[in-house]
Amino acid sequence: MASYTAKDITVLEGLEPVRKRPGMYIGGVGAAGLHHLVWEVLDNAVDEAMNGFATTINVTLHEDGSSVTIADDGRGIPVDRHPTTKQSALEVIFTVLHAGGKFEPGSYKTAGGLHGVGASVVNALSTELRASVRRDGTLWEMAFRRGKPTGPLQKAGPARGTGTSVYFHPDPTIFPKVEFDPALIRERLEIVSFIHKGVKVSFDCRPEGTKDVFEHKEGLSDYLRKIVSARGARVVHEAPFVLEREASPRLDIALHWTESTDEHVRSYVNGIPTGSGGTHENGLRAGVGKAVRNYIDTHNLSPKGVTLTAEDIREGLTGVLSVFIEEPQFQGQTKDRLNNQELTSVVDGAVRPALEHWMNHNRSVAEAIVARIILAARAREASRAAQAEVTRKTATSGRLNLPGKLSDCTSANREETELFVVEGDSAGGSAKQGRDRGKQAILPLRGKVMNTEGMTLARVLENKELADLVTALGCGMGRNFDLSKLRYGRIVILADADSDGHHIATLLLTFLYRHLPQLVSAGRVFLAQPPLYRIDIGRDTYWALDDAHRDRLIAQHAKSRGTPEITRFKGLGEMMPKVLWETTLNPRTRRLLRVEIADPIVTDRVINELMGKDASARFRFIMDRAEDAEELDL
Ligand code: 0RA
Repeated sequence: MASYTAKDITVLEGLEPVRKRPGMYIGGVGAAGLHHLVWEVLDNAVDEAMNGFATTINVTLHEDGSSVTIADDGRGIPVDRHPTTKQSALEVIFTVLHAGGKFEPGSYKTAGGLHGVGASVVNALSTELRASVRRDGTLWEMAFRRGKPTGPLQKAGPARGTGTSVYFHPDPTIFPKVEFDPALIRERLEIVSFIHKGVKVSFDCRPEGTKDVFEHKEGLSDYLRKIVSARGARVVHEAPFVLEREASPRLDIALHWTESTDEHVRSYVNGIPTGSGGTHENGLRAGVGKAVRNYIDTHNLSPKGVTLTAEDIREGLTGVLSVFIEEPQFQGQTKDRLNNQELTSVVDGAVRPALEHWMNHNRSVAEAIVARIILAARAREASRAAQAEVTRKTATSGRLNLPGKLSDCTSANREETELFVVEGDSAGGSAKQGRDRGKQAILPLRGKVMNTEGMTLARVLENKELADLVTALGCGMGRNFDLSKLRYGRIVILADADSDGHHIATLLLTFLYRHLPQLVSAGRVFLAQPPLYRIDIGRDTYWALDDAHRDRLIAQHAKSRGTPEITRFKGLGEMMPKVLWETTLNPRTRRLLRVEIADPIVTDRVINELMGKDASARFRFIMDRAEDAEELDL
């Protein structure tokens, strides 16, 4: 389309109906209807920007709080005269209902699909409206009162550049309260700047004395970053998935998987928020689901013993979706759900191949996402199994029955407390005597913990030791898991430094990782590091965690001060309570390893493969993980 002038404008009807029944055109005369006027004028400016003619939009809320100016640096509303009516195009746009040729073939595409009723409605409902246009070196002006011109379109002087500026004051005989909400306008303007990347949108709010400039080079991915950080969610991958389709319909998508347990998608149609979703959002969900499933199938990443649901795939998914279509149909109570059926397959068809391609070209990112999804599925499965168990338990006893062998601490301030899960009764005895009773609780486990890999929660809980542990933790499991009910700030696994102890630590970690993964990801699980050797050199005593550590200590200290005397501990039970305190329990002198899932997909696979094989292999894995873990300096 080379040019759009007065002859293209279709004349329909006058403005009387608008003043008679304003609700029909703007939805109502309350706050929403009032602000609708701003969105309407804003949409016209956004259209100019969207079509590449304007780069800047300036909105001013005047001192009175009830009048607004919206200016853009676009082509300027045409001022030439219509061949038959002899009116200027500008006059027609502001005085004739449905003028502007918005949805007609070959006409310019509108951003304001929901509104789309045009500037004339705003004019009809304003006591004063002034339009200024800079075009062809001239500044043109025309003023209106309640939709009617108060004078002709006039040359007001010379002008540089091009653009349109519209000032209006809503009619207080129509709107009971003419007072704009700066926060509402500001939010809308910022969203415009995200949806139309590169467009500079400023807001001069005179009543508040504030000035904002919104400009986003990265568009929706900038928006997504803001949403993700506002929600305080940890991200599963660094860069978001971004899809930008210029072709009709225009489509923009940015997605990010996070550690959050819910899904959060914001969608827009022609720049208007669709809070209740609709066909475009459905298409997004379908496309994401198919892309991820295809990726998992192609790369043989299907987990054993658990089926992935659509909800698992989208757990933690945060995203923004924006589409531009010619004739949007909205439905629902608040008219904020898109109903154009064709949009589902359009969005699905665009997202699926693009997301799959992105995953295949970002393998480590894709694996992290898949691991996140598998974890979601396992947590869901665990909760289902736990449901029955917990229901049964609470039915028999209303209050928490702490296990008899738990030596609890006295502090009620969870964040300063620790639960030491200790292998064996004799070790438990030393720990019980050596601990800080105020803040440290001890739960001794008798014998070996069973291997829970691949077990349902119900079976796991048949094991007394593990059931006691869950009871002591207090946070429940599976669907009933509630981190806020956790009774201790830290859960510390305390096992012998020998291979038997390693085996037990591995089994406990497997249990926690598989059945209480939230504790691990919340960073609440730790490994204590009891020494294996005591080394006396002269008057000094050193503690070594393993053979290598022992040799290093000897090399460092023995030369100068004589022969070292080395004692190997057979087990924690052998250690004097005081020694255990000093080396392993005392926060000032001990070192704990925080267990982190550095690479969940590897962890998932390795646990699967190693459980059932020999204990030393298992322990190597755990220690490898532990080295990835952050060491705490306490
Ligand atoms: C119709 C045709 C042309 C521009 C506009 C309308 C226009 C409308 C508004 C409303 C606010 N700002 C605006 N900027 C432009 C194109 C005229 C041409 O071909 O030059």
